[in-house]
Amino acid sequence: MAYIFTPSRLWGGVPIGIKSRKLDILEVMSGNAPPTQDEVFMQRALKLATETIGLASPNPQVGCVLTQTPLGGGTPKIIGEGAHLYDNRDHAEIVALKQAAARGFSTKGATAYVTLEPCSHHGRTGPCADALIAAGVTRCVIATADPNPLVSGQGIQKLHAANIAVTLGVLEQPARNLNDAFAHFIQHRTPFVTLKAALSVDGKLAPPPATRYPNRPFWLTGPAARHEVQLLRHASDAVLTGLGTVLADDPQLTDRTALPRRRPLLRVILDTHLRIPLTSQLVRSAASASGSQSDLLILCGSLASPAKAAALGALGVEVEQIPDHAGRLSLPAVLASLAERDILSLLLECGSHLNGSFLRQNLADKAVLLYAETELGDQAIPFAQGFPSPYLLERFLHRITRTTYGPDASITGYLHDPWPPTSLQTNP
Ligand code: AOF
Ligand code: ZN
Repeated sequence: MAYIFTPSRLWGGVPIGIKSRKLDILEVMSGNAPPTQDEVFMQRALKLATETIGLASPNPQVGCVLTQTPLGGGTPKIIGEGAHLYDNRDHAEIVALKQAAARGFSTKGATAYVTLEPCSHHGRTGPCADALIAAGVTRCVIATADPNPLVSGQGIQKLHAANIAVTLGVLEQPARNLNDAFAHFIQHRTPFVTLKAALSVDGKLAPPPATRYPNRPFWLTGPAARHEVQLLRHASDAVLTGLGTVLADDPQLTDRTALPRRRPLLRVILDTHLRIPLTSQLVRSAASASGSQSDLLILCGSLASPAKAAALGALGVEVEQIPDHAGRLSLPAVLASLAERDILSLLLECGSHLNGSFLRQNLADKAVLLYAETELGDQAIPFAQGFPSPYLLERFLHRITRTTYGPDASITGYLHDPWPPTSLQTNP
């Protein structure tokens, strides 16, 4: 079950217009039991966090709701709420506390609902745990502990030490799903990699090259599934493909959702010999990229022509040399280079060759397989070199979810769960 909402909110003076986005929160609450009061307020905090997709990275997406029980008793009311936007610095708790103060509410005795453990460290801001304590909050409900080794459990300890009642683990899984990339990056310092593939029902990527029109994508899936891919791009810091796909499809690889994002989607091309045409849509659109940093990064090998690199540079493309071996770029080096750029989430939209390389090297963390009803036959291009069929890959996926998009079906699952297996204890 999916929950669709169409909010348009203001945080700290920044207008955020969101068209529509799916949220799997009600899935967790489905069944016969009605949601508890804690789940209802946490759901609200998660909704606020979800609205910051594209606006929080390289920080996590976090929402906070403050409630106060009326003096005479009765149902608690929301007195302040907010979410973290990287550019505004304030963490979600601070946004919510400031809103409560601006609305004239006392926060003494309030309950805070936070989708991520309040921080305990001094980063770009002071510790949120201290701010909640100073505000007189007496209860804190947390969806999940912070996987940041600088925080992880210490924010909760601070709250306990100040006699704040802590409840941990309310709607934990949806809260975790929202911050997979952050959880992965903060622990391993490499991007969380999602392999996306649109496939025929017999598991092929595209018809045999000889039967295709050149320089044009071959669409297998319908508009609803393609919109889902746009949302995947919107939620990613970078998208990556290889030169083969550039030559075959002449793709744009842009985020066309029109949803707000704080930094452009970085389009990354692996092109060992810098053979990308200067006339490709990718290169032509890089020239119009705003700001000093290009949104098109081409990673090449040691034998690439310096003259071609200079020509690309003049057109606004960033070119970087990456260690290579036998004509293949080192994928760990590719990921390290992206990590240097604070890329937390990477979406692979690759051909057979790169899909196979990422999978064989165990570098993909999640797979999104979108199947169309079309059959392409034995001669068509396989899903991933070295994998006879994507159905074999599905055997290795955990926490599989299945959805349909019009006539198309999607299977999503994890190869590696970026989160630690358990949450911390609720009470000391
Ligand atoms: C919270 N509430 O809303 C967020 C938190 O560099 P800074 O100071 O912005 O700190 C970033 C870290 O703070 C980030 O790595 C994560 O551990 C935590 N994020 N914590 O209490 C929030 N966004
Ligand atoms: Zn904080």
